Amino acid sequence: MIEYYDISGCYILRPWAMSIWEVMQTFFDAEIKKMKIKNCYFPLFVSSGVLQKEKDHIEGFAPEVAWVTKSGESELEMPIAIRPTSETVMYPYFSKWIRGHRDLPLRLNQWCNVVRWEFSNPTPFIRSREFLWQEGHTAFATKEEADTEVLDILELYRRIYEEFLAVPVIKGKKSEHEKFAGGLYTTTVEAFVPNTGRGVQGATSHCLGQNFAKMFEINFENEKGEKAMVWQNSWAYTTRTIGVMIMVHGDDKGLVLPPKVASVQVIVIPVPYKDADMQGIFDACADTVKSLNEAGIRAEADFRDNYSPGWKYSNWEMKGVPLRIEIGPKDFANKQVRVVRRDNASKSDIPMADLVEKVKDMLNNIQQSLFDIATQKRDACIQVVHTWEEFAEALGQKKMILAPWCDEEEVEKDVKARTKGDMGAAKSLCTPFEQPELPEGTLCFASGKPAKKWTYWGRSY
Ligand code: 87F
Repeated sequence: MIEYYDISGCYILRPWAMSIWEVMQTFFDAEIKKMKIKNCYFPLFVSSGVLQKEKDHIEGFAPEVAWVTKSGESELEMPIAIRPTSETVMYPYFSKWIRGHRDLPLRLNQWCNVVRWEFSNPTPFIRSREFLWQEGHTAFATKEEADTEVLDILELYRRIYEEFLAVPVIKGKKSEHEKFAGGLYTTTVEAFVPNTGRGVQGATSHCLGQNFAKMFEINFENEKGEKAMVWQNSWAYTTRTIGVMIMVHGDDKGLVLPPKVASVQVIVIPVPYKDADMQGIFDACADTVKSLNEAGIRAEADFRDNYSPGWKYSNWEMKGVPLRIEIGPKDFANKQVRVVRRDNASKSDIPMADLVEKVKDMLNNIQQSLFDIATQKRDACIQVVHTWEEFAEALGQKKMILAPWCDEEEVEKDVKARTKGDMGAAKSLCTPFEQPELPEGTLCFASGKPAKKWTYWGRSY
């Protein structure tokens, strides 16, 4: 998937990883185009004046901004920042391009890289100093339109995780403390990694309200001829999605790829034996690949003659290919193939005549089963608590905790302070849109004040 690089926090995405990104990109790009969102590309560099225009927004993030200060041996007159995100890059042009209500909505997206000079421990895909993402930036005449889009995009993020990566996520709203400070509210899809007991923010869709419109003077003349300010959103998902998928499905043998994102869905391996009709077996392998490819299944044969079948089996298992087909003399004689699933190691023999249909069924079945098992494991980690004692115990057991909360920022800060340690502090993950019933008189697990909502808590990436 990746190769390490000589700059800390930077990784090479090899084709095996990039192809997964491309599958998600193809899906998402087509979906946003249906929503009349258009792609564009803004420069990588930001002048310091523009970057610092929205002070509140940049304040907490400033240490992470990387700067170019030299060209060759000469100092630049003014240092130039590398985009950590593109609000301040794009919005001056929103201001220029939006004049009247007919210019709205303005809905742009760009696929690009961003740089954030992180100092906490870098982790491939999960926390890298440069990463790939799409960033959507949109402007509307009304808050209602902006609100609708926030949720439409969040639904696409859910589908990327659940339908493509087979990773269950919880849709919800970030607390005031965890939201994007420059915006009005932040919605999120939250995943959970049972092995490490950590939540992970999967992707965010923000309603920015009118904060940026004020700063950047993004005004328009409405139908009544009055001057009005636009309502804005921004939303992104990153290559972190791949890291979440790896952690959720991987096992002791290596990667387990969901069929929908695997660049090779079926690997076909010839199994030679002394005195066997090797040409016949090789031809059967090539025919198998051809039939599968013609049916739209991504299949390849491994004809390398410098590796044994056993070595190839482990190698493709490590790479996570969902299905392995073995063809040996007996299979060849019986006009059948042996199929082995990566997710549960189950083996079956299928007649060549039923190949395409059976393989399609199995790939669908694997996709569903990965999602179902990941959901069961995630659900088994969810613990409902009512008191601080229950909360502390569940946190020690690496749970994803659902607790009634008073929704006060000071209380969240207090929870962070009280749970500080080597493992990192607990924080709120999200307030799920799907709220269990909250009976009158339920108290906050942390403050003992009346609870306002159920919220997920835990350690996180
Ligand atoms: C790091 C350095 C400078 C996050 C940063 O989530 C600025 C920032 O603004 C920064 N790290 N953020 C928040 C990004 C918000 C928003 N941007 C557009 C998104 C979605 C896409």
